[in-house]
Amino acid sequence: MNILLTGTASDSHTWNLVYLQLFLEELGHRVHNLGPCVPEDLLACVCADRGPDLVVVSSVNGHGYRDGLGAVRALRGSGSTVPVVIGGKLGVAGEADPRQRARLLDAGADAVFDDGDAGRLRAYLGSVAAPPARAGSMAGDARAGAGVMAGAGARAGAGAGVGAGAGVGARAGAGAGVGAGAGVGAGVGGRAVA
Ligand code: B12
Repeated sequence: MNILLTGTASDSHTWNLVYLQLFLEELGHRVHNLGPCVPEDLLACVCADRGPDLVVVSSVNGHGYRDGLGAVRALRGSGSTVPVVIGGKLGVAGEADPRQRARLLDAGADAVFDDGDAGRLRAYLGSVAAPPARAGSMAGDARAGAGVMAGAGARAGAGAGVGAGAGVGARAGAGAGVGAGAGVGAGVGGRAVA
């Protein structure tokens, strides 16, 4: 599947996104990671542009229920019917809030996961019917390393991936990667593809 991964508008944490990107990629999915602090309208805009098979929203700063609701409403308000799931440390109570969870589902979220629910996310992915990932299939995939949206890692078709401020090493399919320098803001690691 082509998965659009995003942090929420107020959430500047990045390692949750790095973790999820690696987790999803290791399951065989193609991930476009928008990074942290993604405004709702930008998310809706990128979603319309790229046409992912699934949107995964991650938040750990405690504002996830509120921000996630805004993100889901923005997506559904834009007419998007793409499956959307959200998870992480969504509130500040340290445990899931069934009422807030219900609000997210009512707004159009397809699943709400708790902290530590990676296993449930994996099971969910197996239940989503979607075409297998195709090379370069997300419209506008930034294979020339340009046109990268807020905080996202860049991809380069020629083997030189650029990572970003979180200090994540780049992975290069062709054996050469560059770990720092050209990333935008607090984006997460990029990778190079041969
Ligand atoms: C590092 C850190 C920071 C760094 C972030 C740096 C960076 N570049 O990411 C800095 C210092 C910037 C920071 C700031 C803040 N932080 Co902070 N931070 C942490 C810390 C110590 C580690 C987070 C981390 O990197 N974890 C590693 C990653 C891999 O794991 P993870 O984030 O836990 O994500 C896992 C799960 O949540 C889950 N998951 C996440 N998303 C999703 C999505 C789905 C679909 C699924 C299935 C699972 C899932 O999977 C991940 C892997 O297991 C945590 C405490 C902790 N020990 O967790 C606090 C913590 C997240 N921060 C917290 C807070 C409150 C803040 C601030 C509000 C503090 C402040 N008053 O300024 C700000 C918020 C800034 C903002 N605008 O968002 C709280 C959140 C409280 C809550 N949710 O109940 C925490 C939990 C600390 C605490 N115990 O109070 N923080």
